Amino acid sequence: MASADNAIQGRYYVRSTAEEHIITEVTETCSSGNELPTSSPNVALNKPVSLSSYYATSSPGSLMTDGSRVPSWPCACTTYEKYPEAVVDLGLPFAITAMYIVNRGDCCPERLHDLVIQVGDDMSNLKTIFNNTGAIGATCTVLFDKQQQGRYVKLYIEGTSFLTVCELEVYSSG
Ligand SMILES: [Ca+2]
Repeated sequence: MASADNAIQGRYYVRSTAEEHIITEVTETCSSGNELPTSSPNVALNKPVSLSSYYATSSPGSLMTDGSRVPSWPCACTTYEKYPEAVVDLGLPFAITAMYIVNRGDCCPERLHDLVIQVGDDMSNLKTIFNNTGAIGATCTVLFDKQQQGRYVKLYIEGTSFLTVCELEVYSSG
């Protein structure tokens, strides 16, 4: 009996620890080999994107949500600056389940590194849901264990760089 009780206690302990982790700090990283949802829509498609600075008129934020995954210039691009950022306004709050990021592949993919993603309904109170230390690679699939609610999706580099993103897709369960 004693050992059975211990086994139950052990399971509960692990489960509650995992739940606490999900609630208090959900910071996913790029996950390879995982499939994007096929039944849910890309709610970022054609939504407005503001950049903290603009490298050129030929590389506006809109190239990040134009539906093209082509990984070559021109893509949405900021100037070289500290904490460059891009903010997508989804128009209304969505329950976000996954994201897909396409990096530039024709040049300098290493620039997209130490990427942080935050979401929320209030730009002054966003929550960090993704934090990938180091380079993100050619593409990055992010699957959230717990749905993340938000109208605004903000990407920024934790450092000084260009922020170049060829496409950002945001999937919602509704
Ligand atoms: Ca694009």
